[in-house]
Amino acid sequence: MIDRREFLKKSGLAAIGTVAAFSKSGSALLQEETADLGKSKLKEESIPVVISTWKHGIAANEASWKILSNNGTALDAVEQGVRVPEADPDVQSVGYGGLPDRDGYVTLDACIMDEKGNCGSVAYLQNIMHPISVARMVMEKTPHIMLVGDGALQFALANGFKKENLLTKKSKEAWLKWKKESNYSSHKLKGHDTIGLLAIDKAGNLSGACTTSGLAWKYHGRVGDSPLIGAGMYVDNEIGAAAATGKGEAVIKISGSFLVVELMRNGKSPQEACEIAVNRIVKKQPEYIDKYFQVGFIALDKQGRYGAYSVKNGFQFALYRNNMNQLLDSKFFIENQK
Ligand code: SD4
Repeated sequence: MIDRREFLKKSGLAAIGTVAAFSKSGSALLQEETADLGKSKLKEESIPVVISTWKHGIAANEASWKILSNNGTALDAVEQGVRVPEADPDVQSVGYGGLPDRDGYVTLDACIMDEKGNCGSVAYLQNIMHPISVARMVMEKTPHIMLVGDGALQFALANGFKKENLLTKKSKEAWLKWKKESNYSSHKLKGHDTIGLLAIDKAGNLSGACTTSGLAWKYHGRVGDSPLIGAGMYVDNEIGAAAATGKGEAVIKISGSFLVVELMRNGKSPQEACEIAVNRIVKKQPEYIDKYFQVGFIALDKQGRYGAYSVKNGFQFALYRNNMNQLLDSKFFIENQK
């Protein structure tokens, strides 16, 4: 594994080497990049909009768009959207087929939030294919926001969800291979393809959803940012919405999605807000910056303007608006070494 010094050298930051210098380079980038993406004034027909993380966002957006284009609500759209990768065994970072923790268990985290500020969440949930729908049920049928583990499972089963084996042959084989090669204590964090999906409907209301099997080979019982309202996802219908992907520990430390929304409240464009949040992580958590590290944010504001930004290159997001669904490369803070 490449250590941080090596990473800095290879990425051209060796001479800088300090946290302060990271932030300086960040603000230079910030100035450059805020000129275009997310700043342009959008026309009325830009609403509805769906934005989601990674390549599997394309199929998720399709499902969301069907609902939005039929005058459906953003809440229904975000739930139905993320159910697509949850059920897809080839998406090894969400729901069915997700890579397990280091003990071989697939444990799921998810949250959902609507335009009224209602929210629901499940964490460390096992054997349920659609944690996002359980999260929505927690929001709508209980006086609570979050259920975890066995309690979340009992709640799901009592409400008509079926218990299923989510560990596919492919994911089990990957886990067995990892177990053979990996030293249990030097556990490289892998898999940062959570789906976060944000939508604004024709009525101008925002909602968001986030769902994941979390980092592969994580400690059994570990919960990331994705089910935490304000970390993995946040919606404020007056302002905008945001979602995060990547190393959850880094996102939790800055209350990432809440931060992005608050930056928009303070006048930043969605693009600027994502960039500032990424800069905050790079500046405050340099100990995390290694070859495997990634965090990305997406944001959508009340006008349908969007933003996306990541720590490293390689982050993609799917954007559906003006009847077009596109996979786009996010701008990023720093190029990973080859
Ligand atoms: C987590 N944020 O559990 C998630 C990991 C992930 O895209 O896959 N993010 O930390």
